[in-house]
Amino acid sequence: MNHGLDVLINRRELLQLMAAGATSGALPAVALAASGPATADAPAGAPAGSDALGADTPRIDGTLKVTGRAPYAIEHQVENLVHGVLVQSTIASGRVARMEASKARAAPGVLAVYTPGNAPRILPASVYTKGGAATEAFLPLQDDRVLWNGQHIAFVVAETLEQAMEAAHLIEVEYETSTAVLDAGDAQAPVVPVDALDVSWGDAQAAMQQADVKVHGVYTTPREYNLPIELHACIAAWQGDELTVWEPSQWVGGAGAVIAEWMGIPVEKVHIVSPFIGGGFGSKVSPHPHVAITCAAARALGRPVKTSLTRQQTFTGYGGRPRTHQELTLGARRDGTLVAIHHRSWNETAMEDIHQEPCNAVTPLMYAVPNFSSRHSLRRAHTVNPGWLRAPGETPSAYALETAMDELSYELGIDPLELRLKNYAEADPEAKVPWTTRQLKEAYAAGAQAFGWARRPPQPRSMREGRELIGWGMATGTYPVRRTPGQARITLCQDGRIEVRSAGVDLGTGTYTILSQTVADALNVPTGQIDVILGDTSLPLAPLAGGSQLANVLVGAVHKGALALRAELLRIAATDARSPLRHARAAELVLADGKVLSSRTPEMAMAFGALLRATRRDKVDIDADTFSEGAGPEERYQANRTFKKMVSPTAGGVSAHAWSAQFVEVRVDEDFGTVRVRRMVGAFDSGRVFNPRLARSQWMGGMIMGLGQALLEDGVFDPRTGRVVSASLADYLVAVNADVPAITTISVGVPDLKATALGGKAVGELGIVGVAAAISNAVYHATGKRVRDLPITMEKLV
Ligand code: MCN
Ligand code: MOS
Repeated sequence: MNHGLDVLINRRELLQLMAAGATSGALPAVALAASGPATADAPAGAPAGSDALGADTPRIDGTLKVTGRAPYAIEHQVENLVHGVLVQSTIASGRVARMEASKARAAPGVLAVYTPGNAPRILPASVYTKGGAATEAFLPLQDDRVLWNGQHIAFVVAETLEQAMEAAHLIEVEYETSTAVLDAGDAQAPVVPVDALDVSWGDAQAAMQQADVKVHGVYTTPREYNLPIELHACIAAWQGDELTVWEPSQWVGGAGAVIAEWMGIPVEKVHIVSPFIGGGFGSKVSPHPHVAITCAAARALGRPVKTSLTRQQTFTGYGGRPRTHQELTLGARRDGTLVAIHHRSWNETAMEDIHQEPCNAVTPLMYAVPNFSSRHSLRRAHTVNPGWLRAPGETPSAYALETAMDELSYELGIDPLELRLKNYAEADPEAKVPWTTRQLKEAYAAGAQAFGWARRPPQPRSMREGRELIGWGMATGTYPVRRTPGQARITLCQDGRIEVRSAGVDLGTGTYTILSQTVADALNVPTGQIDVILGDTSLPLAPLAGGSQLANVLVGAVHKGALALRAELLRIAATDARSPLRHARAAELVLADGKVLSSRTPEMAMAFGALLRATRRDKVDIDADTFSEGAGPEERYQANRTFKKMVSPTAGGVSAHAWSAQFVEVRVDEDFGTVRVRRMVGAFDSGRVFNPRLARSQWMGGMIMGLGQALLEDGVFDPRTGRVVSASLADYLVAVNADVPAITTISVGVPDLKATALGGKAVGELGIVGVAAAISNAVYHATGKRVRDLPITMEKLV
């Protein structure tokens, strides 16, 4: 056995070495200077070879995932289960005039056909902007109105999935159509100003008049979709007046609150189970309308109901990132100093629901500029309400700003990186407070060096290889450090195992792994001795795995708990009358390799479990949290169920953000206009990194999503009907392995103890921000063509 494992590891190492060699061999001649670490640097402090916090270790849930023992929500086995299938509208605006469901009701195995005429009642839930936890106010089948093409209008429940699908096809619908606003850019689209998002200082208009040089651009991004591998699908089961929902969720507490409101029952009666999730990227922050009708039908029928949206239905069953439109003007002096930024933007939202994609999330933050004005508004269209998608706001914002900065660099004849350094913000320009840490200069330097930026010829179209034009581009990214308090419980059991419990989830990010590393670190035990239990409302409360906050919140709570457990173990060893170590002096006792021992008599080392048995204890439980001293039940409830307790990045007179610099090489086929990204280098300041392998995987994942956003992703709708045309993975293109080049990630962060308990900053959302601009800038450098409408497809280049 052992022998086999050795061989495996050696083979893998060998393959990695070969892969590394092959990559550098394939690097283009123009890029010889490109080098740098292939993986993120391990931060100082991680003991070599250990699996403690900071160590580069694989995911502890990895084996479960690859052996099929990490089931999705709807793979859960439930007795007596029936199946729900949704029917969606085929018009964008109007009402359901008549629905002929008698054939469907008579079809074999059918238990119920719910229409706007007979659907069980669903009560409104408070949406998050007002402090609740839902992302949309729409309630399915509660009236006959149709507000977008692809809206849920009927729900069929049958004994088998096939019977439900068959019956769903037998439903005939007649509509009364009314005029739809399909294009949010149209003059008749209702406009919703969002005054709270206005940012201004100085006098941007006046200063712009005086500027030596101005660049002005209109930048647009299309609808983009989250497309997690695991579809949005749930099982709802009632036991009397209590409800259990197996629902893939980024936030079980929030999901429980929404579902309780929908069903009109106390929140304590709802149990959400979500231990493993097949990705969400923002779309699983809140349960969507199909969950409401599933829970309501399960109650009406007295049977557990399972519902899965089809892939096609996910395009209109909930929303992705909305279309955005930005007009941005930069004014500068000849020497490159910015004098004014003027920014107007809007995003598409639904007719009766609000989603904000604040396109000015990054604009006021990045550069030292004395005059600034930005205003963001929403424009309504007949569409499903858009939603969150990785770095909502920051992604389009950085795309426009960082493209405009590139345009300015050419206008001035200054290197794009130099221009950014020239306008470097030493403090938060909007809040006018110091950064907690800003290792952005370090990111520029490390990224530029690894990429070989110094060797970039300034002129567009100055590098080519055969038919391919080569371009180099760069851009900056940032993501705020958000914080909502959370809790964890640590239990030492008699058999020596340590259990960590929290309601927080692991989206595929690595929460399980970093929490076990946190305990391993504080207690000096191998991670193999630790079990982490996550994603269930019966566990200690936690905020959403969203806004890139969960890792820092939970690591903080678990670390506190582990230190308390350590103190408790030492106390028991030194003071319990039955402890074999009671004669040792407390100061001499240490924890090593899962044992308590006295440095003077190491031969008397006692395993943690043995100490509990000797002192007749079943277990030791420790509760810990990141709440401030004396936080009451109301505060804890709000943190668990609403957004009210999320601490702003500028709380406490400092400004906490993560930063990045992205460098990209593209090859553009001059005849066909096809763009291939050939290499990407991302340098990141995420503060202290808890696990370099997982952080690299997160940053890379973000960079790959950014590549898709820049070149492929395009949510197209039919301008005549509002039908989403690209509603499949064949029509809505995302980056796949063949699109993904060599990616280098570099960590330049330092522990930021003003930002979070253990000094980490945001990781999960940071990787995507700035990537689309870097690619777009590289395409300009290659071709001399500026494309300001994503994605950059071939027809825009030829
Ligand atoms: N990490 C670290 N050091 C830190 C902080 C984080 O090593 N200082 C690593 C950890 O492995 C941690 C991960 O990065 O588990 C993400 O941490 P964090 O940035 O706190 O993000 P959250 O845990 O809050 O996860 C949510 C975040 C968001 S908001 C989106 S959107 C997104 C993302 O994570 N969706 C994802 N990454 C995703 N990754 C996967 N596989 N699937 C998704 O749906
Ligand atoms: Mo991330 S879009 O905040 O879930």
